[in-house]
Amino acid sequence: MELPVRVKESYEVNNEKLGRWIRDVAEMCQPDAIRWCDGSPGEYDRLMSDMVRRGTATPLAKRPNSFLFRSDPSDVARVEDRTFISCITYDEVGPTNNWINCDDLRRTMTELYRGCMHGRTMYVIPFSMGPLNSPMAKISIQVTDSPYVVCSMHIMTRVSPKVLEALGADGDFIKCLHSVGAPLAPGEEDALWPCAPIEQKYISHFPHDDEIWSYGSGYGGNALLGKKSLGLRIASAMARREGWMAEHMLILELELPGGELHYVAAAFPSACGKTNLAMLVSPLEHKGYKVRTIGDDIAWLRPGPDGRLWAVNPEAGFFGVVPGTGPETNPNAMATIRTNTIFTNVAVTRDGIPWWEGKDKKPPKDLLDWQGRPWNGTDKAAHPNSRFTVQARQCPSISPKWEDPQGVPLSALVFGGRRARLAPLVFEARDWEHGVFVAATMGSETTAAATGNVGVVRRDPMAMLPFCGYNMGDYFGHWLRMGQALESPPRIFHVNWFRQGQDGRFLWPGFGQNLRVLLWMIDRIKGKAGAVDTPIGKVPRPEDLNLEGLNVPDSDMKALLAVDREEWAAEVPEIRAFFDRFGERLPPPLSHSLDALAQRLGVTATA
Ligand code: SAT
Ligand code: MN
Repeated sequence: MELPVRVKESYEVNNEKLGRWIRDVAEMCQPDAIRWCDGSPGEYDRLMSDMVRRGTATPLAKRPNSFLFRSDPSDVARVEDRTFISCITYDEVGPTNNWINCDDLRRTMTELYRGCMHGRTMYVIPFSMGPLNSPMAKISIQVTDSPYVVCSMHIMTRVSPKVLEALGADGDFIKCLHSVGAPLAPGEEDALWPCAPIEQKYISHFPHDDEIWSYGSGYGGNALLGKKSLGLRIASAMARREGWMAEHMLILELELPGGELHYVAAAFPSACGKTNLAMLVSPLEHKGYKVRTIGDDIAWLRPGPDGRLWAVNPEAGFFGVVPGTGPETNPNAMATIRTNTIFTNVAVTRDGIPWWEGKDKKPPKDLLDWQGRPWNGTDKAAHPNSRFTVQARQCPSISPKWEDPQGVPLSALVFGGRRARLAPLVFEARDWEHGVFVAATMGSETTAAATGNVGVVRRDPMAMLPFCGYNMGDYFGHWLRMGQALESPPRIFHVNWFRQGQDGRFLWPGFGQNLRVLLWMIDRIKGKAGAVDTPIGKVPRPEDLNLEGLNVPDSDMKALLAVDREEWAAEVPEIRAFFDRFGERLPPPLSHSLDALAQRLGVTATA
């Protein structure tokens, strides 16, 4: 079939593999035009003005260069049911992923992709995950027919012609193909937020080919393919082959009085406060304790020559949950999003001031909800998974080290979930192997970051349940092996900021006060803080924590640190049943750790 002239011109790229891939994609998707992106501010401005003209973007008042987008109400979060890891055999992807044989999936999706960009421009985005000068950097090309995705990729990744230079004539790259899946007939008017119906949505990963095929959604992790798809799913599979780790973790820098620096990486499921913790404002700043941000969502970890574990944030921006972000909960985020920010699915006043639950106490009058309707005062005005997209460098707490090509050495790894009951405020694992067990068995209540029920406890190992690009049993094995490769591994802790009292009240103030828990960890590492040995690990007594100036009643502190043997005993058969799903892929040390926990609790470990 004859292609438009502009499509042909773009074949002339230096890298033959890239040229061939772009030609194949163009022939399949049949865009009206192809545009190579350079990541420049001019390109961003042109695309944004165009979207404003067409009514898909709304400029916001009092926030320079900031825009509101409203997605289709059916396209507001990651679609885990429609997310696939596609290999030849089921065993490669395991029981926690959706599997379709890769040939079958390619056939199905090729049918969908055929002609899917009619009436649209196909953008080719060369980007790097990680600073280009980092040994951890991964070069990638995303093709998309969504200008919203192009602008978001500008913010979230490093888009630049330098990426093509680095690729050279025969370099390899990760292929990210994306379409909103809404071809236009000649003369047909475009939707404000084009997307495909749910049964046509596919977020597919081919780890053997370092390739991602996403179809039908324009939202967040479904469409900004550098993030969960590349940064976690494809990267985790690469990391296993290459001896490193791709994890769903924030990275923060903690400065102690006198200037000593410690780095901590922490894994929490989506919408459980990673951004807030990464941007924590120290309540003990006057005493010389400071916190700075390295990253808020993804950490690429590798053993350094010094035997420690080093971490790089591969992203360049934040795609943060907006509701709950306010001057008290996260002043650094509030300052970050004052300018140059894309807001998606927040509410807005008639004069263009964005609003969301938690921004300030009282909603303004005359509010339009996230779908642009006059707000009825009862439903949420902003969607619970509404997001800001903003460059990391705008964050006042960003660390000077955040783009260090070598990354930062970690003192501690923290795992946590959202659990109203059971898990104490903090405990320390006995050693790496026990830490892997603690992380592999963590549970958390689901949130609005993915479609489906909210508030149901599910096992979310390492907060990677939706993001692991291969069989999770093998992933546990990789974690155990990585520990053996480290001479000075970080210490492993588990936290729960969300424990509630009998009356349903949160017992811990959270936010900035979480610093006190981090300080206990650092003191443990330095051999300076006490703890009691419990069946689940080492738990501080209230007197082991620095609670100076904090008003938490003694009875709440006691409840926060309590380990209820009966409640924990009830977890044992649930963990066993979860482990059983992995069959022979479950590494024996995890099974032994469960037996040991059961024994310490005085129960049997069989389901
Ligand atoms: O939509 S994203 O996957 O990028 C956000 C999240 O779930 O953490
Ligand atoms: Mn996340």
